[in-house]
Parts: sequence; C-alpha cells; structure tokens
Amino acid sequence: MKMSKGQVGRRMLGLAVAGVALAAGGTAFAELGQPAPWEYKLQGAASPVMENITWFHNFLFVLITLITLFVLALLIIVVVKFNAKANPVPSRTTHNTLVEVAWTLIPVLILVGIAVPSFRLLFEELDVPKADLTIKATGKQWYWSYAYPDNGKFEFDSLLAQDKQPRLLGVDNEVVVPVNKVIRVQVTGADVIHSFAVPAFGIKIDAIPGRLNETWFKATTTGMFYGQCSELCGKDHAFMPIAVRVVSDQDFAAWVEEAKKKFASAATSTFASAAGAAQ
Ligand SMILES: [Cu+2]
Repeated sequence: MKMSKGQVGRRMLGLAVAGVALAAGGTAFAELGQPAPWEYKLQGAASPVMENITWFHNFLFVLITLITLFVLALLIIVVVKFNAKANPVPSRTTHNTLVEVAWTLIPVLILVGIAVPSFRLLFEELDVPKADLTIKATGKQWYWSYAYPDNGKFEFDSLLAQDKQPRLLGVDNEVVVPVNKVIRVQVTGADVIHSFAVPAFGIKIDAIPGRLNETWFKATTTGMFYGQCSELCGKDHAFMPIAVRVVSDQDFAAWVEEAKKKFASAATSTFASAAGAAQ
C-alpha cells in the first residue's frame, strides 16, 4: 500500500501521540505515595509543600529549556554566519553598551526571578506551623522507631516486612497520622546519621545522633505513602523504609486506642529513660 506524504505525516504524528500518551499513562496509573517503574518525574504531591516543590521544579525546567535553546540558537548563528568562509573579513567591534547592559541585567533578573519563589519555598519548609500532632522518628541501624508523645506516649519499632508489597517499602508497623492535620516530625538518630524522607510529602531531613531535627507535613489525602532512609547508614541502609498511613480523624482515634494497648508492653525506652532522668 502506498501512502501519500500527508498520510505518512499523520501516521507519524499518531505514533508520537500514542508514545507520549503511553509514557504519561504509565505515571498516571502509578499509585500516589510510591515510586512507579520508569518514573522520570517527581512523585505525585500529597502535601501543600510538595505541590510547591513540584511547581518550582516545573518552573525551573521551562526556564532552563528556554535558556539552553537560546544559547544553542546563538551558537548555530555564529557557526553559520561568522565562520572564515562565510565571513572572511571579521568586524573589529569591541564595545556595544546596549548589548553589555542587556547581558548583565537580564541574567540578574532571571536569578532574582528564581530566588524569590526559591526562598519562599525554603521558608515554607522550615517554618513549622502550629502543629496538631507531634510524632518522633528515631533512625536506628536498620529500622525506624516512632513515638507519639501527644497520644498516650506509646512507642513502636517499624521494620521492613519482606512479604509485604510494595517490595522493600512495606513495613510491619506503619506510622499512622490523620488527614489534613499539621504533623510535626521530630527526627533524631540513635546510632549513626540516617535521613527521614517521604517524597509525596516533600520532606527529607537528617536523623543525627544527639540532635533533634524538625520538619512538618500536612497530608491532603488519605492513603499509604512510602519513603526510605536517605543517608547511607550502613549495610542495611536500603532496608529501612518509611511507611505512613494517612487516615480520617475517626480512624486515627481508633488506631490510637488500639496502639496504646498493642505497644504498651513494648518497653517505651524513650519515655522510660526520660522519666528516669527526671527523677
Ligand atoms: Cu539509615
């Protein structure tokens, strides 16, 4: 079958559209809160901070693309128009005030345009709003412990569960938090430096022995959200995932009651030692 030029063009366009749709579909079907195969974008946002991180990322991507194309265009013009064959007698121009002012001012304006949203984002991440709930995450070789000082002072360990999905992200005891509430996370390390990170919430903060770091998130939707230790901390660094289950207020209250009983027997080392020190 012979195709006209128009038909070939349309078929190529169709293929390209299908390819893009396939690539986009791959991520569209990905579950919120966990990585997807062949993912090249940021994970879907589930907190206001992550929404702003995503916006800033996209904004910078457009900016660097335009700048790169502009520089490429200038290079091509120079190569084509000003090579020795096309332009045997070079100009002896040394100064051009307008051009010099422009190539100083425009980059300055671009940098200011980047700095303003960048600093706004930094302050949003670092300024913890009034918290509805505080949880404490302690990085250990090689698992996380979580304490709930506001809700009955229980504490539990969260270890990788080999049989759970998603692979290498499922844990035995998940962190449970209520939806649409400001959660303050205090983070420390018990032995070496770890890092507490959950991509969908846009948080990543070092867990340092002897230091209490602080970050926050407000999950805007219920569901499971996964992260990993993000500071190389030893041989099982890859096997200490973070799993956060975001639930409704009622479900959270019910879980707290259950957790108080379930984790009561596990000696609450943090609170026990704190009480011991107070005596
Ligand atoms: Cu670690």
